[in-house]
Amino acid sequence: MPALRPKVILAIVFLCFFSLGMGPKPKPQPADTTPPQVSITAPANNSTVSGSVNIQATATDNVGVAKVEFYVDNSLKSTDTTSPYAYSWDTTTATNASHALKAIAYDAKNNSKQAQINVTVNNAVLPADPELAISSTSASGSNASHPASATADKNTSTYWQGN
Ligand SMILES: [Ca+2]
Ligand SMILES: [Ca+2]
Repeated sequence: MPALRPKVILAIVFLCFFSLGMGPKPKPQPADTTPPQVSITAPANNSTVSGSVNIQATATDNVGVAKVEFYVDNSLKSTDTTSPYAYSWDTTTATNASHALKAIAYDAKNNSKQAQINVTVNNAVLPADPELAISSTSASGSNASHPASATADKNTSTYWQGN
């Protein structure tokens, strides 16, 4: 019976080597030649936008997405390395016209794919007439000092307190 002991010890040592990764090694992974998939989920294609717009893209890859680049009219605006992929675009910096939004996704092997949409920027153009600005200021000034509006505010306040 004591003769079995070395065999048991050998078996344990063998198992330990396997669990430490000394066993047969897995075959090396083939090179990643598959580009990511990418699409722009917001804003909608051919939509009209204004103010600050959150451009959102989804990207997937057979191995992993390394980054997504955001372009406005072929000019790189932002690079996002983490999901969710997004860029907050201040459309007031763009002309009131049609613009191309592009997202390019890359994997670690620099395979890339792009998605593109078009949007129309339409921001309100502020009046340049100084007379309009002056009359707007005096109108709000007379409203603030108007006794009737002060009474109305007080009544409203009492009404809500009563409830
Ligand atoms: Ca890939
Ligand atoms: Ca992100």
